[in-house]
Amino acid sequence: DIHLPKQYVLFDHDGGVDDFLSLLLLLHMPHIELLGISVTPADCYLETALLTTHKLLALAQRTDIEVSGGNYHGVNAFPSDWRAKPKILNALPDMINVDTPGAAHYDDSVNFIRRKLATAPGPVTVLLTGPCSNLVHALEQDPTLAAKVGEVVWMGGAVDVIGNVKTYNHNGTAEWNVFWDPISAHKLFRAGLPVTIVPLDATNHVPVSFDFLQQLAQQSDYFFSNLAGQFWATTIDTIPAYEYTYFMWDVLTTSYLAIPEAFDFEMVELEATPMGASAGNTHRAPSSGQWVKMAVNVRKEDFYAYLFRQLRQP
Ligand code: AGV
Ligand code: CA
Repeated sequence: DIHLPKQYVLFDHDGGVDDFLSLLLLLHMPHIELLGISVTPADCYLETALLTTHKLLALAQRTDIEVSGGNYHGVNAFPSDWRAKPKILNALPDMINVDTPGAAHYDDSVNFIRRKLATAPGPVTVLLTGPCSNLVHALEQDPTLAAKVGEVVWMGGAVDVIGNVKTYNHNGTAEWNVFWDPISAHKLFRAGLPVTIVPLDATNHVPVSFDFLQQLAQQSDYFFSNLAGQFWATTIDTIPAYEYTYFMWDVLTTSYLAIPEAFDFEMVELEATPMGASAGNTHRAPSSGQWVKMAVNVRKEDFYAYLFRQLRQP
């Protein structure tokens, strides 16, 4: 990834544990210039997620990167216990005393994204590891900004596999990031932007396993390996485990920016169901013209090797 061309990135995450692991990776990618971070209050509570974001920027000595918080709340809220869970990150021994003096955030992610796209010195990769609402709303307000988007990279969808939403009045075909705001997802695929998705079809191959964590712990002398190991350990207690395994959803998606050659892709015409019992279902829509680049597989050995390498950086 040393030889990759410089890439401007705008990162919108939604405060889950793997969203923050994604931020750790991103901050250590030499070819990435991170233009800003926006937080969607989806799989998190906003204040907690903003604090974790600022703490990680302080630890990586990157407090120059601007942060913003989103005000839009999707139509299908995440379960409260999932949203509350990542607060534990701020209590970890390596996090609890990290000061964030002067940390501030812009109180509107839509304006923030508009400003960041408008002032970007070149094409921007917009990395989304939560719902796509902020980006879609920004482009709706100012459609000319679409010209500044080089690629949208989104952890979202479940195309040829079942979804991970299990709730009332729903048939289980949707992935959560799409389900939270299915209307915006519907619009995103219609917008004619170059969109790459990393759906459950790809992420199902990479659960967070004990094997992986044991191997990572062997390089705990590296600060960020140790920190990442602690973050991942907080995801292991999901009960019942047979129903909710934690996957490397966002981590895999973020790694695409550095090791695209480790993935297999398929070009598909896709639509997201905007409402109803299958709201958020990302399904094939032949002849819609809504082409999306979809990750279908990853070479696991290359992916894990990349993670170990990346987390050995100072
Ligand atoms: O559907 C995957 C998305 C990813 O962006 N999120 C978690 C990742 O950050 C929602 C989600 C699905 N299952 C979950 C989730 C679980 N068991 N706990 C927390 N979040
Ligand atoms: Ca997420």
